[in-house]
Amino acid sequence: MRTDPNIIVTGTPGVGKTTHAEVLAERTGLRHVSVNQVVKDRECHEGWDDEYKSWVVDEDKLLDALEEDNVKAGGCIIDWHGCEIFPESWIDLVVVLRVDSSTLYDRLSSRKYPEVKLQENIDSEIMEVLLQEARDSYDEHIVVELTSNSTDEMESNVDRIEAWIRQWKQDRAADGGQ
Ligand code: DAT
Repeated sequence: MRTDPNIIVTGTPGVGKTTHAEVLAERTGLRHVSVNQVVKDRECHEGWDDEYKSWVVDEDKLLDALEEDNVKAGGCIIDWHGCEIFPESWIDLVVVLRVDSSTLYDRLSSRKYPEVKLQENIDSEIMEVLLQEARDSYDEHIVVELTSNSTDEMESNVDRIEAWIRQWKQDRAADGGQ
């Protein structure tokens, strides 16, 4: 039984997952699990895709690495542009961050994304691909969509998630850890 929740922060690259996860980890003491970092450090990939300038993720290896890190025991803020690979039983809340496409365009251009990757990510944001993936993979009650266009929105998102964590822990304590 978890005494701290596991939260996925997901969304298209550039929406603000890492920024949110870092601030949340600092404020709550939960562990920021950057899946991109795990893929790189633990070599959970099948090589480098030069067109997309990214690793081709080996999902089985990735799950093994997360299992070894005991992520399912709780207390993790999992930061990744995908959520369907995690077992439902590991996850207590799925936060899907959203941005306007013009904001996303500016953020991804400043990262010097290859044109093909930039356009695919903008399309994916407009088509709500990650939101749909979250809704298809988890109970609707644990999926929350939040906008991340400005620092004010980020502040209010972090406050809201922090309050959710407090409530989750109170409920668990009241249930006697059930
Ligand atoms: P992700 O981890 O989803 O790829 P990020 O956290 O690295 O995104 O953020 C991408 C850039 O956008 C980075 O320069 C910080 C900025 N940013 C993220 N969220 C923001 C927000 N809510 N308001 C203003 N800038 C934000």
